[in-house]
Amino acid sequence: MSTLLIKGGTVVGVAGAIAADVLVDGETIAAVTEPGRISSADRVLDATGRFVIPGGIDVHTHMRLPFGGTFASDTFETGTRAAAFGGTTTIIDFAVQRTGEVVQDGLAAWHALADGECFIDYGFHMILGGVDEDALKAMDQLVADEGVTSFKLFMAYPGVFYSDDGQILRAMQRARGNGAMIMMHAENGIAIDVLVQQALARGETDPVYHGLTRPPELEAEATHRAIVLAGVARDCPLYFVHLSASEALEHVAAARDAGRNVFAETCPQYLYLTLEDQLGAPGFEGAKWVASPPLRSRHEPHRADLWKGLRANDLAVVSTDHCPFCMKEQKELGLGDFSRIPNGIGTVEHRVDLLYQGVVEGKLSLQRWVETIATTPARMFGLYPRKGVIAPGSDADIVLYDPQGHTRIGAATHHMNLDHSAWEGFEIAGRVDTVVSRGDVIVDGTGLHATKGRGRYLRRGLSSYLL
Ligand code: DUC
Ligand code: ZN
Ligand code: ZN
Repeated sequence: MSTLLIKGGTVVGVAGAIAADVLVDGETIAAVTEPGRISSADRVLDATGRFVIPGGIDVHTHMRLPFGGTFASDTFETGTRAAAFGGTTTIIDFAVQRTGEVVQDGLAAWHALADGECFIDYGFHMILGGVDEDALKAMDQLVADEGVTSFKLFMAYPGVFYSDDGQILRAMQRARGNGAMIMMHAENGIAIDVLVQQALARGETDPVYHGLTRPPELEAEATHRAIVLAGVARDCPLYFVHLSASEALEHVAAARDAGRNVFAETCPQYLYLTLEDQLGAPGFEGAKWVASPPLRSRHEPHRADLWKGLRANDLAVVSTDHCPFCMKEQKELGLGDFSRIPNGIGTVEHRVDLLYQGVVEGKLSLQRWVETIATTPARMFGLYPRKGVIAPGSDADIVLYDPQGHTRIGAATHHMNLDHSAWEGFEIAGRVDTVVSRGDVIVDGTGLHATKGRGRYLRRGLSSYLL
C-alpha cells in the first residue's frame, strides 16, 4: 500500500490547532506526529501555511430530487464532483419514499442513482412520505440491515411529502425503539397553503411572495409542536433540518437547556442571504433563491441569531440542503405563479468556503468551523470516528485549506450542474487547496484526479449523541 505524508501544516480539530504532520497508509490515517518526525513517504504534500482539516461532511443534499414536476439538476456524478472541488468528501443524501410507495423500493431507487456515479463517499437518510404500518416496519429494517439510521418527515408540503401529527408521533415512537434519528422539516404546511392561495388570489405572484407566505411564526410553531411530540415519544432523538428563524431557534435552545435529545442544523443561505436582497430581486430573478424554509428578512435578527446559535451549539451542524434547479426550464415553471417554482438552492460546492468566511469575519472560531462542517455531522449521523476527524485509524479524508488563498464564487467557474449561482460574486478570503479522499488526492490546483464510481456507500451506525 502506498503512503502519503502531509507535512508542515496546521492540523485543526475540535480540540485546537497544532503544527503536525499526517501520515496516510493506503486509505487510512496511520499517524499524526510532531513536525519533521517522518521524513519520507511514497508521496509528500507540502502543507506549509495551510490548515489541515477533516474532509467536509454535508449531511443534507438532494441529488435528482423529484420536485414540482421536475428533478434537482445535479446527478450524483455532477453533485459529488462539485462537492469534491469544494472540500466536501462525504455527503448524506435523502432517498425518497413517496406516498403509497414501498420504503425499500425508494431506497433501492436511490442506490441505483448513486451506484457507480460518485466521486466521494456517500450515505442515505430516508424521506418517509407515507408513514403507515409497513413504513414503520421498514424503519427497523433499514436501521438493522441497510445502514440508514435517520428518517426525514415533513410538516410542510401537504399532498406531497406531508405527515400529519399522528404519523409523526408513530414514527417518533418507532425511532425511540430502534435508535434512529428523526429529521424534521418544520413548517406548518397546512397554514402556509392557506396563505399561498390567498396571495395568489390577490395577484401576488412574484418569487418574493414565496417568502411572505411562509412566515417565521409557522416555522416556530411547527418546531415547537415537533419538540412536544418527540417528548411524548419518550424523548425520541429529533434533529431539525435547515433551521432558518430566530423563534424556531429559541424553541430548540429551550429544549436543549431542558436536557432534551433535540438538535438542529442551519444552512449557509440562512446565514448570509435575505428575503429583501435576494428573494426580492426584481422581476423573476428572485426565483433563484426560492427554497423552503424561505430566506428571512434582513430587518429581523435571524442571521445574527443563527451565528450565535452556531457558537453556542444550539445549532450543531451546517449542511447545505443542496437542491439545485436551473432557471431555464426549471425555476421558469413558476413564471407568473411563485407556488410553482421548484424549491431549492445549490450550495454543495461552497459550504466549506462560506463557513470559513465566518471565521475570517470573527463569527466562528477555527475549531468550531471544523466541528460544524465535519466532526459533528459525522458524530450526529453515525460516521464517527471513521469520518470527521484527523486521527490514526480514521479514513484519510483530508482537506488542505489555504487561508492566504482567495475564492470568487460564480456560475462561470462552479462545477455544479446549474445555470446560475445563488452566490454569484461572493468573495471568500480562503481557498480549498487540496482534497484527499480515502488516501487519494482527488482535487488539487491542477484539477480533478478521480474517476466517478470511486465513492463508496457508507452504512451508518446510530448517532453518537444518543443517550
Ligand atoms: N426544501 C427545499 O428548498 N427544497 C427541497 C425540499 C425542501 O425541504
Ligand atoms: Zn426540508
Ligand atoms: Zn432538504
